[in-house]
Amino acid sequence: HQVAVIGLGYIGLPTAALLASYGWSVCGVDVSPRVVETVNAGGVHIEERDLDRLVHDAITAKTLVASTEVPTASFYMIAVPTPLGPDNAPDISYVEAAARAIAPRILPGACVIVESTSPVGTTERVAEIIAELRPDIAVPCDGRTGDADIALAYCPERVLPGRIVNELVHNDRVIGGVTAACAERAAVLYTSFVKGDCLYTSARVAETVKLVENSFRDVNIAFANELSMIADTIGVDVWEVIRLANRHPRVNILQPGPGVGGHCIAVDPWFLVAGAPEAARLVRTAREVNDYKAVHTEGKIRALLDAVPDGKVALLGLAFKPDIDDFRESPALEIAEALCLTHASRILVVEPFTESLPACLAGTGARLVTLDAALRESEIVVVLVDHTAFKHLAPADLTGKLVFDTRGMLRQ
Ligand code: SAJ
Repeated sequence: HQVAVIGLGYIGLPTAALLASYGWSVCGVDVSPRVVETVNAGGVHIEERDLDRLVHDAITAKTLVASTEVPTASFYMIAVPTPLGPDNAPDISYVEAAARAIAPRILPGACVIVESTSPVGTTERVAEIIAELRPDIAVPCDGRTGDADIALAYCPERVLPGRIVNELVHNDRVIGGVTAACAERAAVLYTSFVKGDCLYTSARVAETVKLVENSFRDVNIAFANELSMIADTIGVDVWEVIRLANRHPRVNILQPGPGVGGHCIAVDPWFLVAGAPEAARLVRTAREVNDYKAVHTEGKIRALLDAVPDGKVALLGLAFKPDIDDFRESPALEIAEALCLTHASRILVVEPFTESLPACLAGTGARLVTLDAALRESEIVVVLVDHTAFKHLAPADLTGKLVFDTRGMLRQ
Protein backbone atom coordinates (compact mmCIF):
# COMPACT_ATOMS: atom_id res chain seq x y z
CA HIS A 1 0.00 0.00 0.00
CA GLN A 2 1.03 3.56 -0.58
CA VAL A 3 -0.63 4.92 2.57
CA ALA A 4 -1.46 3.25 5.88
CA VAL A 5 -3.77 5.28 8.11
CA ILE A 6 -3.57 4.05 11.71
CA GLY A 7 -6.80 4.73 13.62
CA LEU A 8 -10.15 4.82 11.77
CA GLY A 9 -11.94 7.35 13.96
CA TYR A 10 -13.34 10.83 13.33
CA ILE A 11 -10.13 11.95 11.59
CA GLY A 12 -8.52 8.74 10.30
CA LEU A 13 -11.52 7.33 8.45
CA PRO A 14 -12.42 10.51 6.52
CA THR A 15 -8.74 11.07 5.70
CA ALA A 16 -8.25 7.47 4.54
CA ALA A 17 -11.35 7.61 2.32
CA LEU A 18 -10.44 11.02 0.95
CA LEU A 19 -6.87 9.93 0.08
CA ALA A 20 -8.36 6.89 -1.67
CA SER A 21 -10.67 9.16 -3.67
CA TYR A 22 -7.59 11.11 -4.79
CA GLY A 23 -6.06 7.96 -6.27
CA TRP A 24 -3.90 6.69 -3.40
CA SER A 25 -4.00 3.01 -2.51
CA VAL A 26 -4.90 3.15 1.19
CA CYS A 27 -5.00 0.63 4.01
CA GLY A 28 -6.94 1.83 7.04
CA VAL A 29 -5.84 0.14 10.25
CA ASP A 30 -7.83 -0.15 13.45
CA VAL A 31 -7.50 -2.30 16.56
CA SER A 32 -11.27 -2.91 16.55
CA PRO A 33 -12.28 -5.88 14.35
CA ARG A 34 -15.83 -4.48 14.33
CA VAL A 35 -14.68 -1.18 12.81
CA VAL A 36 -12.54 -3.01 10.23
CA GLU A 37 -15.45 -5.25 9.27
CA THR A 38 -17.87 -2.31 8.94
CA VAL A 39 -15.47 -0.33 6.74
CA ASN A 40 -14.63 -3.33 4.55
CA ALA A 41 -18.37 -3.78 4.02
CA GLY A 42 -18.46 -0.18 2.71
CA GLY A 43 -20.12 1.16 5.86
CA VAL A 44 -19.23 3.75 8.48
CA HIS A 45 -19.38 3.55 12.27
CA ILE A 46 -19.52 7.34 12.80
CA GLU A 47 -21.97 9.95 11.56
CA GLU A 48 -20.33 12.65 9.46
CA ARG A 49 -21.67 14.53 6.47
CA ASP A 50 -20.62 12.97 3.09
CA LEU A 51 -18.52 10.29 4.80
CA ASP A 52 -20.74 7.27 4.01
CA ARG A 53 -20.64 7.94 0.26
CA LEU A 54 -16.87 8.56 0.29
CA VAL A 55 -16.13 5.31 2.16
CA HIS A 56 -18.60 3.29 0.09
CA ASP A 57 -17.07 4.53 -3.19
CA ALA A 58 -13.47 3.91 -2.06
CA ILE A 59 -14.25 0.38 -0.88
CA THR A 60 -16.13 -0.38 -4.12
CA ALA A 61 -13.21 0.98 -6.17
CA LYS A 62 -10.83 -1.13 -4.02
CA THR A 63 -8.62 1.92 -3.38
CA LEU A 64 -9.39 1.54 0.36
CA VAL A 65 -9.22 -1.60 2.49
CA ALA A 66 -9.32 -1.90 6.26
CA SER A 67 -7.24 -4.24 8.40
CA THR A 68 -6.28 -4.86 12.00
CA GLU A 69 -2.64 -5.32 10.88
CA VAL A 70 -0.24 -2.52 9.94
CA PRO A 71 1.05 -3.17 6.40
CA THR A 72 4.27 -2.02 4.74
CA ALA A 73 3.54 1.38 3.19
CA SER A 74 5.23 4.48 1.77
CA PHE A 75 3.35 6.82 4.13
CA TYR A 76 2.12 6.03 7.63
CA MET A 77 -0.39 8.42 9.11
CA ILE A 78 -1.09 8.11 12.85
CA ALA A 79 -4.61 9.32 13.75
CA VAL A 80 -5.28 7.57 17.06
CA PRO A 81 -6.85 9.11 20.18
CA THR A 82 -4.73 11.01 22.72
CA PRO A 83 -7.01 11.12 25.77
CA LEU A 84 -6.52 12.88 29.06
CA GLY A 85 -5.20 10.60 31.76
CA PRO A 86 -5.54 11.04 35.52
CA ASP A 87 -4.84 14.59 36.78
CA ASN A 88 -5.40 15.99 33.28
CA ALA A 89 -2.08 14.55 32.10
CA PRO A 90 -1.89 13.67 28.38
CA ASP A 91 -2.00 9.97 27.58
CA ILE A 92 -0.01 9.25 24.40
CA SER A 93 0.00 5.48 24.84
CA TYR A 94 -2.04 4.91 21.63
CA VAL A 95 0.47 6.95 19.59
CA GLU A 96 3.31 4.98 21.16
CA ALA A 97 1.52 1.71 20.37
CA ALA A 98 1.06 2.84 16.75
CA ALA A 99 4.80 3.62 16.50
CA ARG A 100 5.58 0.15 17.87
CA ALA A 101 3.24 -1.43 15.32
CA ILE A 102 4.79 0.53 12.43
CA ALA A 103 8.43 -0.13 13.39
CA PRO A 104 8.67 -3.81 12.30
CA ARG A 105 7.07 -3.02 8.91
CA ILE A 106 8.80 0.19 7.92
CA LEU A 107 11.28 0.26 5.04
CA PRO A 108 13.84 2.94 4.14
CA GLY A 109 12.22 5.74 2.12
CA ALA A 110 8.96 5.69 4.10
CA CYS A 111 7.44 8.69 5.85
CA VAL A 112 5.66 8.62 9.24
CA ILE A 113 3.20 11.43 9.95
CA VAL A 114 1.54 12.06 13.31
CA GLU A 115 -1.86 13.79 13.03
CA SER A 116 -3.22 13.08 16.53
CA THR A 117 -3.40 16.15 18.75
CA SER A 118 -0.42 15.56 21.01
CA PRO A 119 1.67 17.14 23.73
CA VAL A 120 4.79 18.90 22.42
CA GLY A 121 7.61 16.38 21.98
CA THR A 122 5.40 13.46 20.90
CA THR A 123 6.86 13.27 17.38
CA GLU A 124 10.34 13.00 18.93
CA ARG A 125 9.02 10.18 21.11
CA VAL A 126 7.80 8.35 17.98
CA ALA A 127 11.31 8.76 16.51
CA GLU A 128 12.83 7.31 19.68
CA ILE A 129 10.53 4.26 19.61
CA ILE A 130 11.26 3.48 15.95
CA ALA A 131 15.01 4.02 16.52
CA GLU A 132 14.98 1.63 19.50
CA LEU A 133 13.10 -1.10 17.64
CA ARG A 134 14.92 -0.65 14.34
CA PRO A 135 18.63 -0.01 14.94
CA ASP A 136 19.14 -0.86 11.23
CA ILE A 137 17.28 2.31 10.17
CA ALA A 138 18.65 5.88 10.49
CA VAL A 139 15.78 7.84 12.06
CA PRO A 140 15.71 11.63 11.60
CA CYS A 141 16.26 13.81 14.65
CA ASP A 142 16.91 17.47 15.23
CA GLY A 143 20.56 18.34 14.54
CA ARG A 144 21.32 14.99 12.96
CA THR A 145 24.20 15.03 10.58
CA GLY A 146 24.05 12.71 7.62
CA ASP A 147 21.00 11.38 5.82
CA ALA A 148 18.10 9.71 7.56
CA ASP A 149 16.50 6.60 6.04
CA ILE A 150 12.92 7.62 6.82
CA ALA A 151 11.00 10.89 7.22
CA LEU A 152 9.00 11.93 10.29
CA ALA A 153 6.55 14.83 10.54
CA TYR A 154 3.73 16.27 12.63
CA CYS A 155 0.75 17.59 10.64
CA PRO A 156 -2.18 18.45 12.89
CA GLU A 157 -5.75 17.94 11.76
CA ARG A 158 -7.86 21.09 12.17
CA VAL A 159 -11.25 20.03 10.83
CA LEU A 160 -14.57 20.92 12.42
CA PRO A 161 -16.85 17.98 13.24
CA GLY A 162 -19.84 18.23 10.91
CA ARG A 163 -17.68 19.75 8.16
CA ILE A 164 -14.78 17.28 8.20
CA VAL A 165 -14.79 16.16 4.55
CA ASN A 166 -15.00 19.72 3.26
CA GLU A 167 -12.43 21.15 5.69
CA LEU A 168 -9.93 18.33 5.05
CA VAL A 169 -9.59 19.66 1.52
CA HIS A 170 -10.04 23.40 1.99
CA ASN A 171 -8.26 24.26 5.27
CA ASP A 172 -4.63 25.43 5.27
CA ARG A 173 -2.31 22.76 6.70
CA VAL A 174 0.71 23.12 8.95
CA ILE A 175 3.41 20.60 8.04
CA GLY A 176 6.02 20.21 10.75
CA GLY A 177 9.05 18.17 9.79
CA VAL A 178 11.57 16.81 12.28
CA THR A 179 13.95 18.13 9.60
CA ALA A 180 13.22 20.31 6.54
CA ALA A 181 13.62 17.24 4.31
CA CYS A 182 10.97 15.42 6.38
CA ALA A 183 8.48 18.27 5.85
CA GLU A 184 9.10 18.16 2.10
CA ARG A 185 8.46 14.44 2.04
CA ALA A 186 5.22 14.70 4.08
CA ALA A 187 4.06 17.51 1.79
CA VAL A 188 3.92 15.05 -1.12
CA LEU A 189 0.90 13.47 0.57
CA TYR A 190 -0.87 16.69 1.59
CA THR A 191 -0.36 18.67 -1.62
CA SER A 192 -2.10 15.83 -3.47
CA PHE A 193 -5.49 16.69 -1.92
CA VAL A 194 -5.27 19.96 0.06
CA LYS A 195 -6.58 23.02 -1.78
CA GLY A 196 -5.62 25.38 1.07
CA ASP A 197 -2.00 26.43 1.62
CA CYS A 198 0.58 24.02 3.06
CA LEU A 199 2.71 25.88 5.60
CA TYR A 200 6.10 24.41 6.57
CA THR A 201 7.71 24.44 10.00
CA SER A 202 9.33 22.16 12.59
CA ALA A 203 7.48 19.29 14.29
CA ARG A 204 7.69 21.00 17.70
CA VAL A 205 6.20 24.24 16.40
CA ALA A 206 3.43 22.33 14.58
CA GLU A 207 2.57 20.42 17.78
CA THR A 208 2.37 23.72 19.67
CA VAL A 209 0.30 25.41 16.94
CA LYS A 210 -2.42 22.79 17.21
CA LEU A 211 -2.69 23.15 21.00
CA VAL A 212 -2.64 26.93 20.75
CA GLU A 213 -5.51 27.03 18.23
CA ASN A 214 -7.86 25.13 20.49
CA SER A 215 -6.65 26.95 23.62
CA PHE A 216 -7.37 30.26 21.88
CA ARG A 217 -10.96 29.17 21.31
CA ASP A 218 -11.29 27.81 24.85
CA VAL A 219 -10.03 31.05 26.39
CA ASN A 220 -12.44 33.08 24.27
CA ILE A 221 -15.41 30.88 25.14
CA ALA A 222 -14.39 31.05 28.82
CA PHE A 223 -14.57 34.84 28.59
CA ALA A 224 -18.14 34.58 27.25
CA ASN A 225 -19.09 32.01 29.90
CA GLU A 226 -17.60 34.11 32.69
CA LEU A 227 -19.51 37.14 31.38
CA SER A 228 -22.75 35.15 31.52
CA MET A 229 -22.15 34.36 35.20
CA ILE A 230 -21.19 37.98 35.98
CA ALA A 231 -24.31 39.20 34.14
CA ASP A 232 -26.41 36.75 36.11
CA THR A 233 -25.04 38.07 39.40
CA ILE A 234 -25.51 41.73 38.56
CA GLY A 235 -28.84 41.19 36.85
CA VAL A 236 -28.25 42.19 33.22
CA ASP A 237 -28.99 40.28 30.03
CA VAL A 238 -25.70 38.79 28.79
CA TRP A 239 -26.96 38.29 25.23
CA GLU A 240 -27.81 41.95 24.88
CA VAL A 241 -24.47 42.96 26.43
CA ILE A 242 -22.54 40.78 23.96
CA ARG A 243 -24.59 41.86 20.95
CA LEU A 244 -23.95 45.52 21.71
CA ALA A 245 -20.29 45.13 22.73
CA ASN A 246 -19.65 43.27 19.46
CA ARG A 247 -20.68 46.40 17.57
CA HIS A 248 -17.32 47.86 18.65
CA PRO A 249 -14.94 47.46 15.70
CA ARG A 250 -12.33 45.55 17.72
CA VAL A 251 -14.55 43.43 19.98
CA ASN A 252 -15.77 39.98 19.00
CA ILE A 253 -17.09 38.02 21.99
CA LEU A 254 -18.16 34.40 21.44
CA GLN A 255 -21.37 32.86 22.74
CA PRO A 256 -21.88 31.55 26.29
CA GLY A 257 -23.32 28.07 26.66
CA PRO A 258 -23.79 25.34 29.29
CA GLY A 259 -20.03 24.61 29.24
CA VAL A 260 -17.55 23.46 26.61
CA GLY A 261 -17.60 19.99 25.12
CA GLY A 262 -16.23 17.84 22.35
CA HIS A 263 -13.06 15.89 22.28
CA CYS A 264 -10.81 18.82 21.35
CA ILE A 265 -11.45 22.19 22.95
CA ALA A 266 -12.24 20.64 26.35
CA VAL A 267 -9.08 18.52 26.28
CA ASP A 268 -6.23 20.06 24.27
CA PRO A 269 -5.55 23.10 26.48
CA TRP A 270 -4.54 20.67 29.24
CA PHE A 271 -1.74 19.40 26.94
CA LEU A 272 -0.37 22.93 26.79
CA VAL A 273 -0.68 23.29 30.57
CA ALA A 274 1.13 19.97 31.06
CA GLY A 275 4.14 21.28 29.11
CA ALA A 276 4.51 24.47 31.19
CA PRO A 277 2.34 24.25 34.32
CA GLU A 278 3.75 27.39 35.99
CA ALA A 279 3.46 29.59 32.92
CA ALA A 280 0.08 28.44 31.59
CA ARG A 281 -2.10 30.28 34.11
CA LEU A 282 -4.70 31.82 31.81
CA VAL A 283 -5.11 28.62 29.79
CA ARG A 284 -5.66 26.57 32.96
CA THR A 285 -8.11 29.10 34.40
CA ALA A 286 -10.10 29.17 31.15
CA ARG A 287 -10.48 25.39 31.35
CA GLU A 288 -11.64 25.70 34.94
CA VAL A 289 -14.14 28.46 34.07
CA ASN A 290 -15.62 26.41 31.22
CA ASP A 291 -15.86 23.28 33.38
CA TYR A 292 -17.42 25.32 36.16
CA LYS A 293 -20.04 26.72 33.77
CA ALA A 294 -21.61 23.23 33.56
CA VAL A 295 -21.79 23.01 37.37
CA HIS A 296 -23.30 26.50 37.52
CA THR A 297 -25.89 25.54 34.87
CA GLU A 298 -26.82 22.40 36.78
CA GLY A 299 -27.31 24.49 39.93
CA LYS A 300 -29.64 26.88 38.12
CA ILE A 301 -31.74 23.97 36.80
CA ARG A 302 -31.96 22.51 40.32
CA ALA A 303 -33.26 25.85 41.59
CA LEU A 304 -35.98 25.73 38.91
CA LEU A 305 -36.89 22.16 39.92
CA ASP A 306 -37.20 23.31 43.53
CA ALA A 307 -39.37 26.24 42.45
CA VAL A 308 -41.94 23.91 40.82
CA PRO A 309 -42.30 20.93 43.16
CA ASP A 310 -43.20 17.81 41.12
CA GLY A 311 -42.97 19.81 37.86
CA LYS A 312 -41.32 18.14 34.88
CA VAL A 313 -38.33 19.64 33.11
CA ALA A 314 -37.76 19.32 29.36
CA LEU A 315 -34.02 19.26 28.60
CA LEU A 316 -33.57 20.25 24.95
CA GLY A 317 -30.40 18.70 23.47
CA LEU A 318 -27.64 16.37 24.70
CA ALA A 319 -25.00 16.80 21.95
CA PHE A 320 -21.84 18.81 22.57
CA LYS A 321 -22.88 21.39 19.99
CA PRO A 322 -25.76 22.02 17.55
CA ASP A 323 -26.74 19.73 14.70
CA ILE A 324 -24.32 16.93 15.48
CA ASP A 325 -24.82 13.44 16.94
CA ASP A 326 -21.59 13.56 18.93
CA PHE A 327 -22.03 13.37 22.73
CA ARG A 328 -18.33 13.18 23.64
CA GLU A 329 -17.46 15.36 26.65
CA SER A 330 -20.86 17.01 26.20
CA PRO A 331 -21.74 19.41 29.03
CA ALA A 332 -25.45 18.93 28.18
CA LEU A 333 -25.12 15.19 28.74
CA GLU A 334 -23.10 15.66 31.94
CA ILE A 335 -25.76 18.04 33.29
CA ALA A 336 -28.57 15.60 32.38
CA GLU A 337 -26.66 12.76 34.03
CA ALA A 338 -26.12 14.73 37.25
CA LEU A 339 -29.80 15.77 37.40
CA CYS A 340 -30.91 12.17 36.85
CA LEU A 341 -29.13 11.10 40.03
CA THR A 342 -31.76 12.95 42.04
CA HIS A 343 -34.67 13.91 39.75
CA ALA A 344 -34.77 11.30 36.97
CA SER A 345 -38.55 10.81 37.07
CA ARG A 346 -39.05 14.52 36.42
CA ILE A 347 -36.75 14.65 33.38
CA LEU A 348 -37.87 14.61 29.74
CA VAL A 349 -35.03 14.61 27.21
CA VAL A 350 -35.47 15.86 23.64
CA GLU A 351 -32.60 14.94 21.33
CA PRO A 352 -33.36 14.54 17.62
CA PHE A 353 -29.87 13.08 17.04
CA THR A 354 -30.47 9.84 18.94
CA GLU A 355 -33.07 7.10 18.88
CA SER A 356 -32.45 5.97 22.45
CA LEU A 357 -31.07 7.54 25.59
CA PRO A 358 -27.27 7.29 25.98
CA ALA A 359 -26.13 4.57 28.39
CA CYS A 360 -25.55 6.95 31.30
CA LEU A 361 -29.21 8.05 31.23
CA ALA A 362 -30.87 4.78 30.20
CA GLY A 363 -32.73 3.03 33.02
CA THR A 364 -32.60 6.04 35.35
CA GLY A 365 -36.28 6.87 34.86
CA ALA A 366 -35.64 9.84 32.56
CA ARG A 367 -37.53 9.60 29.23
CA LEU A 368 -36.58 10.46 25.66
CA VAL A 369 -39.58 12.20 24.08
CA THR A 370 -40.43 14.34 21.07
CA LEU A 371 -40.35 18.13 21.31
CA ASP A 372 -44.15 18.26 21.11
CA ALA A 373 -44.58 15.75 23.93
CA ALA A 374 -42.03 17.59 26.05
CA LEU A 375 -43.85 20.87 25.56
CA ARG A 376 -47.15 19.23 26.52
CA GLU A 377 -45.83 17.56 29.66
CA SER A 378 -43.29 19.99 31.11
CA GLU A 379 -43.53 22.99 33.41
CA ILE A 380 -39.86 23.91 32.92
CA VAL A 381 -37.97 24.10 29.58
CA VAL A 382 -34.16 24.24 29.44
CA VAL A 383 -32.33 24.78 26.14
CA LEU A 384 -28.96 23.00 26.41
CA VAL A 385 -28.19 22.73 22.68
CA ASP A 386 -29.39 25.11 19.95
CA HIS A 387 -30.21 22.41 17.37
CA THR A 388 -31.92 23.77 14.24
CA ALA A 389 -34.86 21.49 15.08
CA PHE A 390 -35.55 23.65 18.17
CA LYS A 391 -35.26 27.02 16.47
CA HIS A 392 -38.92 27.26 15.44
CA LEU A 393 -39.93 27.43 19.12
CA ALA A 394 -42.07 30.52 19.58
CA PRO A 395 -42.94 32.41 22.79
CA ALA A 396 -46.49 31.01 22.47
CA ASP A 397 -45.11 27.43 22.78
CA LEU A 398 -43.59 28.36 26.12
CA THR A 399 -46.42 30.33 27.70
CA GLY A 400 -46.77 29.61 31.40
CA LYS A 401 -43.49 27.67 31.62
CA LEU A 402 -40.27 28.53 33.40
CA VAL A 403 -37.66 28.84 30.64
CA PHE A 404 -33.87 28.69 30.95
CA ASP A 405 -32.04 29.17 27.65
CA THR A 406 -28.33 28.45 28.13
CA ARG A 407 -27.56 29.23 24.46
CA GLY A 408 -29.51 32.44 23.89
CA MET A 409 -31.35 30.58 21.12
CA LEU A 410 -34.78 31.99 21.86
CA ARG A 411 -33.47 35.54 21.53
CA GLN A 412 -32.14 35.16 17.98
N1 SAJ B 1 -18.92 26.78 22.03
C1 SAJ B 1 -19.51 27.74 22.84
N2 SAJ B 1 -19.57 29.04 22.39
C2 SAJ B 1 -19.08 29.40 21.17
C3 SAJ B 1 -18.46 28.42 20.35
C4 SAJ B 1 -18.40 27.12 20.82
O1 SAJ B 1 -19.98 27.47 23.95
O2 SAJ B 1 -19.20 30.60 20.83
C5 SAJ B 1 -18.84 25.39 22.51
C6 SAJ B 1 -19.59 24.39 21.64
O3 SAJ B 1 -20.95 24.35 21.98
C7 SAJ B 1 -18.87 23.11 21.98
C8 SAJ B 1 -17.43 23.57 22.21
O4 SAJ B 1 -17.50 24.96 22.42
O5 SAJ B 1 -19.37 22.54 23.18
C9 SAJ B 1 -16.49 23.28 21.06
O6 SAJ B 1 -17.11 23.52 19.80
P1 SAJ B 1 -16.36 24.20 18.57
O7 SAJ B 1 -17.32 24.30 17.46
O8 SAJ B 1 -15.70 25.46 19.01
O9 SAJ B 1 -15.14 23.23 18.24
P2 SAJ B 1 -14.98 21.64 17.93
O10 SAJ B 1 -14.57 20.97 19.19
O11 SAJ B 1 -16.14 21.08 17.21
O12 SAJ B 1 -13.73 21.70 16.90
C10 SAJ B 1 -12.52 22.38 17.29
C11 SAJ B 1 -12.11 23.31 16.14
N3 SAJ B 1 -11.05 24.21 16.60
C12 SAJ B 1 -11.14 25.56 16.48
O13 SAJ B 1 -12.13 26.12 16.04
C13 SAJ B 1 -9.96 26.35 16.95
C14 SAJ B 1 -11.64 22.50 14.94
O14 SAJ B 1 -11.13 23.35 13.92
C15 SAJ B 1 -10.55 21.50 15.38
O15 SAJ B 1 -10.09 20.71 14.29
C16 SAJ B 1 -11.16 20.57 16.42
O16 SAJ B 1 -11.52 21.39 17.54
C17 SAJ B 1 -10.11 19.54 16.78
O17 SAJ B 1 -10.25 18.39 16.31
O18 SAJ B 1 -9.12 19.86 17.46
